[in-house]
Amino acid sequence: FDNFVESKKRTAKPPELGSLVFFEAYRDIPFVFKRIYYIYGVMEGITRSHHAHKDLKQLLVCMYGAIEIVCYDGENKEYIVLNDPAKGLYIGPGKWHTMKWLKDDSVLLILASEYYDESDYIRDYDEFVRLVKEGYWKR
Ligand code: T46
Repeated sequence: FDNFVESKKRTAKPPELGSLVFFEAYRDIPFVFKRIYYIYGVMEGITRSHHAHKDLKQLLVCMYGAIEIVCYDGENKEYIVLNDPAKGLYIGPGKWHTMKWLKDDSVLLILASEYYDESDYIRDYDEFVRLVKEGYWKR
């Protein structure tokens, strides 16, 4: 999946000291983030989201556990399991996405290119399909 973003990872010596991971704007991810948020306390089997964004760019990182992301651009549907805190998933504008918790208490961290703006959301699936047909994201 070409929207996987491999972080820079520094594993300590000795390895018991763990790893340090970082993502850098324009080097690893194609935007500068203005907002960070995270989702936690979700039970296994629960699915969130069901929407697309008009302009927002985001990087999703599963800090703990396992979460399945489904991304649909109107033509192709991709299923991605995030279960490694050293890997991010880039989701750009025009992707209908859902997130399913595969494990209780998995934590999803998101870096977003813009401040929260409800008018950037497309929460109605029929509207998303209509915008894809109109070529909204091809302009
Ligand atoms: C996304 C996926 C991955 C705010 O007030 N500020 C914020 O920064 C965010 C992200 C949300 N909210 C409010 C909006 C809702 O009243 O928090 C409530 C829950 O948000 P929502 O139902 O949109 O949560 P998800 O899991 O469906 O979607 C979230 C992000 O909103 C969305 O941009 O791409 O995570």
